Amino acid sequence: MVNNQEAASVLQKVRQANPLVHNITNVVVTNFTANGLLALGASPVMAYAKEEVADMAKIAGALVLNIGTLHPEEVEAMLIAGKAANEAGVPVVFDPVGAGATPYRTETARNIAAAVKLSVIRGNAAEIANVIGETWKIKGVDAGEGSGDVVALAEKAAAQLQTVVAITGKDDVVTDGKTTYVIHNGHPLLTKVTGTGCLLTSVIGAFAAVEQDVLKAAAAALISYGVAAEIAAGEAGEQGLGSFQIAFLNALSRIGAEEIGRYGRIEQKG
Ligand code: ATP
Ligand code: TZP
Ligand code: MG
Ligand code: MG
Repeated sequence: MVNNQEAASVLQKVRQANPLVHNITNVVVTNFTANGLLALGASPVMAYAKEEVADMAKIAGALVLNIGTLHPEEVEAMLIAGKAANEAGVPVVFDPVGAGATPYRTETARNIAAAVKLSVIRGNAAEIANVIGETWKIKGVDAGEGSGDVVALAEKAAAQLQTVVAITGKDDVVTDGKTTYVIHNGHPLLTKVTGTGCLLTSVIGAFAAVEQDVLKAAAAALISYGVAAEIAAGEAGEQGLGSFQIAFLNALSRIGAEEIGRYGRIEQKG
């Protein structure tokens, strides 16, 4: 059972190790992702050229693949980087942004999940459903309508993709297909700042870089991230979205065992 104390100790390991996180991500969120990882205590690098991605992935603590603004050359680079990371034993974390919105996105997400051994896949319910061939409505890169049993969906995806699956939303579900946690942290203001899902995927990468138990790493990342958002909303939520975004980066840089112990809400299912 992952608890708040264990989550805080993984966060502490991130700060001590300052892991290099290699991101191949989208143009919308690049700067926010780099700053968020720095705030947390990780070391971000963005590298995209197919000539260098294998070398960068091999020396990283984790590789994060994100198809938010995908194009064929970048997808080629993701596959090269993913295979190099697999060979070097570097964990790969995947964000299938917008899977289900267009056939190209869906097909690419499925191809990456098939060709690369993933440690974690993180998305909203619609994205994860579409990667595994379930129907779930999606509007652009947002979750869209649709209701269903998110725990069952996550467990099915974990079994099918043979990886840890994190489905985020109001509550976050994370599972390796055998053990499942629901995390009741976060704040609705996160949905009003673009890139908070993408940054979260990269934060999971930072946690997976320092903790071999991938399920524990992902759960710890989700708790830490959600608690930081709650603190930021309390401090700056009323001032507006710009202030919230800055307060969130501040909170990521400050949170520790005390805040996680007080506000973390993780529940084991089943
Ligand atoms: P979407 O495109 O559907 O917004 P996303 O990729 O941006 O997906 P989210 O599911 O929004 O990712 O998750 C990002 C963070 O926001 C997570 O920490 C999640 O817990 C949090 N979050 C999302 N919706 C809510 C909500 N309604 N209340 C509280 N926290 C939320
Ligand atoms: N369009 C393509 S990628 C992207 C947008 C708006 C960012 C999505 O970020 P997130 O983290 O899923 O909100
Ligand atoms: Mg969101
Ligand atoms: Mg997203």
